[in-house]
Amino acid sequence: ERMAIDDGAWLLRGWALEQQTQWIAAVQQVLALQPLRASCTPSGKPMSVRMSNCGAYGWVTDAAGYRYSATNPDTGVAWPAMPDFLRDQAVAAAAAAGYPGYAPDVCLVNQYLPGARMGLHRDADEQDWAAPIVSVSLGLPCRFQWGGLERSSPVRRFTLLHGDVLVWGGATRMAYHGVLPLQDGAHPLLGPRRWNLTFRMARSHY
Ligand code: MD5
Ligand code: FE
Repeated sequence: ERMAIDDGAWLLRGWALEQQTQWIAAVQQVLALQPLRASCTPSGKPMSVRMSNCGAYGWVTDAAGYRYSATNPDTGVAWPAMPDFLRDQAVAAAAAAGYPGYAPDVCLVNQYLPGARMGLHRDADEQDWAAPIVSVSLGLPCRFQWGGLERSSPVRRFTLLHGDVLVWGGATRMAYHGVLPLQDGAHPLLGPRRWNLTFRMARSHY
C-alpha cells in the first residue's frame, strides 16, 4: 500500500513487516558495535533521542555542531559498514516510491524511549538535497508531525507504526517534521521503545 503524503513524499504502510526479524537483527548488530549515544545539541541541550549510525558517515551532534562524521565523536571509532540487508531494503523502498538509483551512505539509528521526542526541524546537513530520505519505523507507534517548507507552515499529524516506511524526495525533501513525545507502551518484539532508521545520502550525489 503506497500512500502519497505530499508532493514527492510516500508512506509505504507495513513495508518492512515481512522481514521484521531481519530488520531488528541488523539494528542489533549495528548497536553491538556502536552503542546508542546520548548527544547534545550545539547549544548544550541534551537530546532525548539516543543515536547510533552505520555506513560511511553518521549524523552526529555535540558542542562542535550538527554534522556528518565518519567516526563516533566520543570515541573516534569508525561507524560499522551498512549491512547489505539494510542497504538493499532502503534502495528497494526508494525504488518502490519512484526514486531509482538510490545510494545511501548513512543510516542513522534513533532510539525513542517513552517521553522522548524530536522537535520540528529540517534535514539540511546533506550535500545533495535532491537525494530522497528513507525512514523506517520499528517498535512502538509514534505521532509524527509533518509541516511544510516554512517553520510556520501548518502541521499535519499522523501515526507511524512498526514496519512503516516513509520516502521523502522531490519538493518536500526539505519540509519541517518532528516526532511528538513517545507514549508509554511495550511492543511485542522491541519492548518499551521505538527505533527509527533514517537512510540518507550525506556526501554522495544522487
Ligand atoms: C524519526 N527522524 O522518526 C524522525 C523521522 C531525523 C528524523 O526526523 O532527522 O532523524 S525521519 C522522517 C524524515 C526524515 C527526513 C526528512 C523528512 C522526514 N522530511 O522531509 O519530512 O526519528
Ligand atoms: Fe529529520
